[in-house]
Amino acid sequence: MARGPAGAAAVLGPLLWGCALALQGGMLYPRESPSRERKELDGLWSFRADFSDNRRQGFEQQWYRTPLRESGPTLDMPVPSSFNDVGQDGRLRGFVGWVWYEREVTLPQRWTQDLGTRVVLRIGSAHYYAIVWVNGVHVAEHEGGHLPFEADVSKLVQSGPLSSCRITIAINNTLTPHTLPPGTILYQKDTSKYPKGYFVQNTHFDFFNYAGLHRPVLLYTTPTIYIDDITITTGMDQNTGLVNYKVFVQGSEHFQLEVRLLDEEGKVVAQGTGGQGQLQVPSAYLWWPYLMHEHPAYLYSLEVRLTAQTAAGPVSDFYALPVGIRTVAVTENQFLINGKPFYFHGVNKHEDADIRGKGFDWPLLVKDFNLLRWLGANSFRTSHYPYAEEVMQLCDRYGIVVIDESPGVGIVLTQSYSNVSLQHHLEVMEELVRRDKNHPAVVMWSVANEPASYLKPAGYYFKTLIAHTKDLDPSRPVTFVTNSNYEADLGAPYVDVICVNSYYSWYHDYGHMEVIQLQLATQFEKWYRTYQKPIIQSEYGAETIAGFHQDPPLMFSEEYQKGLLEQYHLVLDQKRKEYVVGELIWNFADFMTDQSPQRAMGNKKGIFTRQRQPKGAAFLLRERYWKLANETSFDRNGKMGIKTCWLHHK
Ligand code: BDP
Repeated sequence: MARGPAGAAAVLGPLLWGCALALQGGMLYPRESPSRERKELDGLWSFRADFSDNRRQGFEQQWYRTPLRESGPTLDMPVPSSFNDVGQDGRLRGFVGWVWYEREVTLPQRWTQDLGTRVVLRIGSAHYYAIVWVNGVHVAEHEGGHLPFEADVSKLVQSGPLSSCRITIAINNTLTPHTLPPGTILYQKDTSKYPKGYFVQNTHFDFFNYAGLHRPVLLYTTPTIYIDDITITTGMDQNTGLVNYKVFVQGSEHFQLEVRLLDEEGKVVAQGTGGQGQLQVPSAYLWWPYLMHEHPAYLYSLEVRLTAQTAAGPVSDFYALPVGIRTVAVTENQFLINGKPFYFHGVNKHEDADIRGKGFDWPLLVKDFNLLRWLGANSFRTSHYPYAEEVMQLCDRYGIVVIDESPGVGIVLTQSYSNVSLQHHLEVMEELVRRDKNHPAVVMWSVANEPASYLKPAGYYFKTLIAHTKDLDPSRPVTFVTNSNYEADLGAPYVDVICVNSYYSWYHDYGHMEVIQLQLATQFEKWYRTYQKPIIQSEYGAETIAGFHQDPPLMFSEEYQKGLLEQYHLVLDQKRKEYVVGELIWNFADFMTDQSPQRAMGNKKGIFTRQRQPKGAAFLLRERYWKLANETSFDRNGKMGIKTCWLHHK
């Protein structure tokens, strides 16, 4: 929840300013290659929040026309980072409305003078609605805070003698019933209680609505005829790995494409030509999850080379994509990876940390992956929105399996099931699948978390959304995460896997751990009997303040968290022999939420603190996860059990 004085039009303004563009082109991660350069724009940007009553002063005074410092005072703002927690001004922490970022960039001469070079501005994410200008000219608008967008700025940077350009980005964090996640602005009109124009942002999700430029911003180049997108799907035929590829080219209809697949030693194992085809890899190494196999996460490299003749001479473009060969399938009671039963023993995460909020940070990322591997976690869900691309890349590299979730969290109002909302949700799924489709680590899409799936329109909404997601990507199962009653859930008939969240002896029967086993067993049996689909316990946990101890256990103590988990595990151990295919603890680490009487400086259900230090439950889970891994892992000869020599692999 955030506070501030402003009028209705001001807060809701962004969505009237322009509408989101229909999905066009690819969104390949910008990688350097002999034909592509990158210029990272991380660091300090100029920043100003528009505190004017209607929040529209920036547009009225056209702050994008001249350097930001000329229209008023500016702050130094780090990118990537949320803007909320870096300052000492309390008004900024809970600010709702438009903030303005600006950065002047000097470009290499070749970028501005060689008309055969295409210069692209790429924004990893801007939460929530963003408008972008380069040298005062509007170049892009994007709705949605967790996915990348780009603008071709070649014409602008190549049109004059300037070797620098000024990038201005206005970002609005307002959430409405039609945004994802949705929210509402509540205007308090009783002037005996609230100042004139007073409003708060309400949301129906349990994390702080951090905002700003959360992920890397960069400029990169390609030739003007370029590889725009690549789609890979993989399969197996006996021992032969199959890599189906499609390459999309922009800028010309006349070009040649060569495709080569290299193994980890750099040896070419298959090659092809043309925009689409199938590569066959005899005795292929499969991409296996972490701890499931002695050589997990095997990655080939797909090298795509484009050549074309133009009036100005030959053009070539080169892009290398990591590729893991693996299959995913779901039966009535199993989740199969490469034909073998896979059991998710992992976590739910958040992008969240002190000071930077949801800002991308390499040290934090590496620490989190080290903790995941220490824990013996083989998977996580990107609760409750898509994570940074760099996170997904590390999952591919380490073999951490991902349930990739859209920002469809807190869909509880009837208005959020309208056609406008559905349309936006469909577009978000298109953007998510476009960005993450080639990651072997991604084994399932989750279209939402805990929607009010018992409301009447939910049936049509989820039927449409799930069918569309399957059209976009027939190679992966689709789910959404429910906390509804099994009988009332109108979306469940359409999912491939039932993901269910429950908080026995926490939000119900508080303090009574003795009821967990019975209630959990009943939950599983009812869901399974009704749908005959594999089930994942996609959340369970207990609020725990690190350092609080009480024995016999009381709520909020480390002993209670451990005791509660142990009760769940007893039932999971029975049901995983039948149809339960995974358990994901809520949550990996403590995280920030809105202020409320239920939250003591955020949600404390982490097994690690927000600073990534273990609570007692982390050791308990570690023992369990390594034991589970030991039961499901095998070596090249099919021998079961983890051997210590594997653990030094990466
Ligand atoms: C679940 C939500 C999650 C919350 C969690 C909790 O999916 O976002 O943080 O409850 O209350 O229902 O801790």
